[in-house]
This record gives sequence, C-alpha cells and structure tokens, in this order.
Amino acid sequence: MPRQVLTLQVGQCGNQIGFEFWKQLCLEHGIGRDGRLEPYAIQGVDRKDCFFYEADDTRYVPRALLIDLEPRVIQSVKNSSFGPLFNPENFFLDIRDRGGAGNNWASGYSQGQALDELLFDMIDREAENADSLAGFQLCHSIAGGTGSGLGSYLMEQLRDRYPKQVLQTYSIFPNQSYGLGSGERHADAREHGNGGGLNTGLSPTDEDD
Ligand SMILES: Nc1nc2c(ncn2[C@@H]2O[C@H](COP(=O)(O)OP(=O)(O)OP(=O)(O)O)[C@@H](O)[C@H]2O)c(=O)[nH]1
Ligand SMILES: [Mg+2]
Repeated sequence: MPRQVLTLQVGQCGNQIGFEFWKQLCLEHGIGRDGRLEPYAIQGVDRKDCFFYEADDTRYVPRALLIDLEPRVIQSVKNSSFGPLFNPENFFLDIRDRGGAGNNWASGYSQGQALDELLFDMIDREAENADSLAGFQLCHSIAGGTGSGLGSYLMEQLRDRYPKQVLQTYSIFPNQSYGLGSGERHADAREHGNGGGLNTGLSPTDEDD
C-alpha cells in the first residue's frame, strides 16, 4: 500500500514552486484542473493516493497546504484555472494580513508561533486524513521571511509532533552568481535537480503552459 506525503507550501516562492509541482503531477496522473480524471487515465494503475486523496465525488484533491502571510500569491492560485483542484480549507491566509514577514526570518518565525494553533489545526486534519502518513515535504525559499522563518517554525514543530514521519524540504537559495540588490534575480533551485530558472508569478498565460 502506498504511503502518503503531505506537501506544505510556504511563502511566495514555496507556493509558486508548489503550483508548478501540482501542475506537473496532474499531467503525469491524468488529473484535470477540476480534479477529475481525464478519460484516458481512468484505467490507470498508478498510485495517485500518495499525493492526492479521492474526495467523495471522485475528484482527486492534492494533499497540500498553501500557507502565506500575505494574500497575493495564494489568491492567484485560487483564481487560476487550477484553483478548484485544491481543498478550499487548505488555503491558509493570515486574516490579520500584515503584509508578510518583510524578508525577515525572525518575523516569520514569531508569526508562526502566534499562528500555531490555526496552522496545526489544518496540518493535523490533513495528517489524520492519511491512512499511513510517510511524511511531509516543505517547499520554501530561504531568502524571504515567511518561507524561511515560518517554515523553520513548522519544521521544528513537525519534528516534535510527528517524530516518526520523514521531513523533506525543497529549499530555494538565492542565486548569488547574478548578484543581489534591487534587481535581485530569482532564486536558484539547481541543487534540487530541477534546473533552476523556474517560472515566477502566476499570470494567466503561465498556467496554460
Ligand atoms: N526559483 C524561484 N525563486 C523565487 C520565486 N519566488 C520568489 N523567489 C525567491 O525567493 C526569495 C524571496 O522569498 P519569498 O518566497 O518571496 O519570500 P516569502 O517567503 O514570501 O517571505 P516574505 O514575503 O518576506 O514574508 C528571493 O530570493 C526570490 O528570488 C519563484 O517562483 N521561483
Ligand atoms: Mg511573501
């Protein structure tokens, strides 16, 4: 029996990279933008339930939590044609909307502490929804404040609360070779084998490939 993996996408970069991940996974498994199987995939013997669960109405729903301290990126995921794919209860937007963590790790970390209960209500609910949870994967950047700080807080807590589960991160580092500053280039993901240069921003054209 396949074991399940819960994906946590934190901050702008984490959610943008996560969005690309789900697009690719849908393509590979023949899952449409509304979570329904494409006709050619109905006889498939692939193991979709590692990353998706099947909702009562036979839609496949990603085991994903989309977390950010500012609304822009998550709103664009919601408003995209892939929006209906996700469980609407799994979008976490800080209702206080303090404009994110301003590239400040400590701010992200302390906001994570303050939001602990709300965050773990969601995480625990999704974890309990899995028959045999293998672990968590976290997508985030280390250069901002939310993905780095709040992401660190979540990792610490997950280690304590789920000691037997695997914790894996896809951590995006700034690409120093381009130089930083006001014209900072987007971060580099080469270390994780996906070639870097990932698309950023979710314009309507991006999502249509
Ligand atoms: N590869 C890649 N890097 C990104 C992307 N979006 C942002 N980054 C990089 O991520 C870093 C900034 O982190 P963000 O993810 O924007 O910050 P955040 O986690 O939302 O935190 P705050 O906005 O500070 O609260 C910079 O190095 C960006 O270049 C993306 O889609 N792809
Ligand atoms: Mg941000």
